[in-house]
Amino acid sequence: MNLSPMFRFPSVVVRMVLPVASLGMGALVQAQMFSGTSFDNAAIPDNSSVGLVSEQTVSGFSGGIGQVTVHLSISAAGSEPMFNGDLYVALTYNSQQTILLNRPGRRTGSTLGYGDSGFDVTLSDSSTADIHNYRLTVNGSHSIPLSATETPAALNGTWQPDGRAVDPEVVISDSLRTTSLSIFQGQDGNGTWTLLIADFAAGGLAKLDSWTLEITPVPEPIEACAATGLALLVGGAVCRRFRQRPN
Ligand SMILES: [Ca+2]
Repeated sequence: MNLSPMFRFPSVVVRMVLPVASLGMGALVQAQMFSGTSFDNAAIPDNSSVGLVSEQTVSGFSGGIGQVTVHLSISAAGSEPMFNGDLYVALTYNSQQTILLNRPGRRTGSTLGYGDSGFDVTLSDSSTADIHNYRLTVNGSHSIPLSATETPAALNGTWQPDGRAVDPEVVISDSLRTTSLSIFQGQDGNGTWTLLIADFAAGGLAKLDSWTLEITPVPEPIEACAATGLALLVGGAVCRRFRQRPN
């Protein structure tokens, strides 16, 4: 069986890379991700900019922040539905703040916003759908509620944070979106994370049920090395198959 020189080189590289790839796999196993949930079940003051404050403390996180995701659950307090367009939610860490909700549905011609009742959503920069205009995504129209019945429904799914860092009394869908969860990238991650939830219009009482903070670390360089090593391993295996073919 003759071996072509162009297929000899990868097998040598594979022998060199294998120990490095093994080290990289160890680093992958050790990567830390923080996930913590605060179960508040606390009423959000109605028609008050003071709002409700909920905190989570992160400790023992290493590697620096790569990505932050927030799961948020808010529902009606009592038997009457809440009013989604009343709500403003901001997440603050290390003196930096991003806006998760800013009175969804509030726009030119409608200062009330959407009248659906509740949120059980995940907020992530990886989503392409702006939560401020969620009815456009779900139903194709600002005026069509989530529920087809007279009982308002809650919003579910994964959404892009609102990002409009403007006064909730004047925000509209056309307001500039200037913040996102990426503002926390590269920071330490440990310490206090603060969620502020405020209700800016009278009626439709709401409560914070829970919120979950997920922090994924920045991939370490050795992980990238492992990925490269694994790719070369696969490449080497392919090359060996070529080498074994009889002429
Ligand atoms: Ca209200």
